[in-house]
Amino acid sequence: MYIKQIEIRELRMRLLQPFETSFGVTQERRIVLVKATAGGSTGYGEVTAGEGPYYSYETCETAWHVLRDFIIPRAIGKEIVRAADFSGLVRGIRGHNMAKAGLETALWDLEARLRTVALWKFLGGTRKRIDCGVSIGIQPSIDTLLKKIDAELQSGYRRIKIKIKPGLDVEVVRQVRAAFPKILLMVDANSSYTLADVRLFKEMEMYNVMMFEQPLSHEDMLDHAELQKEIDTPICLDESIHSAEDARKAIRIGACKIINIKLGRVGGYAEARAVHNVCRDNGIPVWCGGMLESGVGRLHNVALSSLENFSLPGDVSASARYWVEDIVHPPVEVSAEGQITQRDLTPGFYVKDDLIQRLTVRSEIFSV
Ligand code: OSB
Ligand code: MG
Repeated sequence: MYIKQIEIRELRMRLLQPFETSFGVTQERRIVLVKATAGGSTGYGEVTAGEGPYYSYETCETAWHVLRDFIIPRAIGKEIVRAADFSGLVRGIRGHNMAKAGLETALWDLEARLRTVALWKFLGGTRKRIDCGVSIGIQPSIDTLLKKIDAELQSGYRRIKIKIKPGLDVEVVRQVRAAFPKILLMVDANSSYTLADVRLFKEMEMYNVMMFEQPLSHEDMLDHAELQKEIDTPICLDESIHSAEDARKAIRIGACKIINIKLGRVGGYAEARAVHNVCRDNGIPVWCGGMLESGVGRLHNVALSSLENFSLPGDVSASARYWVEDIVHPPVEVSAEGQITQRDLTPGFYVKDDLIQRLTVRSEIFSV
């Protein structure tokens, strides 16, 4: 693929509802899209960085800078035989995985289109339908939370994830379990606890929690291994895993029994597959995490979830849970059974150019 043109574009999109985690509240999303052109075809990727450096150090602004000044100059005008070779081009640029993934995923989309094969098949996926869960942000009251959960279950979702933070944990989990005795329930702490809180996790595990997602520091693995020794409930790492090497080490020391894979966090498909394979080879199930993506990032998550070891429902849910109107057509939809069906190759583009144009606040084009 001779990379002729790359465009980056920032969109403002307002979430239907504010999303609260232990980091804070998000409603106005800044979405950075990457469009890559070669051989008369185009591929799209999304940078999944947040507005502020809370989930990770990356932000939309750092990603724009690193893409414009370091990543794109290494790709533009180059002959990239396979999207899988992209990591070689950016070797030496430390970190900034979300910025890298924005372009890397666009190249995979582009290569699949040039080969006229659906992306999920090109990736080697086998799951034509994927099981979906939802991630529900911290709510103003337990009553609101229970109503939200009820609505999501009515829509068909197969697993409920709630966010916890110090002060809003054991009692919330107790009440959710009392109201919904049988559901698959997991909690995500987004790194907000320490080993001093072991007792809290022991209390929460009495309510049959599927897994505790990232209970401790985003930079830690050792303390997670200590915590995992104290509890039977699997720990699932999110923030701590940036590569297949991280996954190997976490598994080796017993820091987790499940891993959440996010394309942005690990730098794209090549590394996501490598993490998936390390986990598969060690009997560790994985699931696909979400970052409040627009349809572009959402469709990438759907495709990634087709790989065999994505055996747990992910945070991949319908466009309509987030947006009045999504930028892809058709929007991502979830069946009454709580599943999303992979889409086969769409002729031409699948993005709504007019809507994207209207939502754009800035764009930059790089060509040879
Ligand atoms: O920790 O999984 C997380 C959103 C933003 C940042 C981090 C996380 C999340 C979510 C939302 O949980 C998942 C989604 O519905 O996109
Ligand atoms: Mg998480």
